[in-house]
Amino acid sequence: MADEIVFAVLTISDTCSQDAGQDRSGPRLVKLICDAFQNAHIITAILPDEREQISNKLRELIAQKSPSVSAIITTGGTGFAPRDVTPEATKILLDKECPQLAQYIAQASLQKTHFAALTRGVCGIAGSTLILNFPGSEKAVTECFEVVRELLPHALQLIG
Ligand code: MTE
Ligand code: CU1
Repeated sequence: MADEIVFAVLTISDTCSQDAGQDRSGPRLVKLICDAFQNAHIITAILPDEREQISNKLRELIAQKSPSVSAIITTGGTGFAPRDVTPEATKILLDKECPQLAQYIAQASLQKTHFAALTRGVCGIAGSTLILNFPGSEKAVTECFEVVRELLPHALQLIG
């Protein structure tokens, strides 16, 4: 369908990659996106906290054509733990960083919990795909999506 918007939701977690039933934030994001965009088509995947695998999956999604992927939202792997590498795996693929968007999410999140200071998630554009790193809890993705929801249509329209 011509007016379909393709999203990808990537759950990044060692635990969930071994048992998809443990994934709460991925399905929550899918629901939030569906509620916000009636014309959304959503690709989902679960990956372990492995830098190479995450970058490879992102690269594959960014390269996808007809239909191309408008936005990728990752959940998990943004914290301070040794295996948290989602921002590093994302950064190498970005053509442009969107620090104000990351800052806006951080600012709103800090109103909810001071622990929001412990995410290192980045936002940026790779090709014509917007990539957002969200933290790995159902609560966090709900709060972060709420922040970007009203910005997404215009952001995606600008990216083209
Ligand atoms: N941001 C929001 N909006 N709400 C939250 O509950 N949790 C924080 C933070 N960001 C949180 C949040 C916590 S407790 C951690 S450890 C970091 O995200 C990193 O999470 P991650 O390692 O699962 O990505
Ligand atoms: Cu935490």
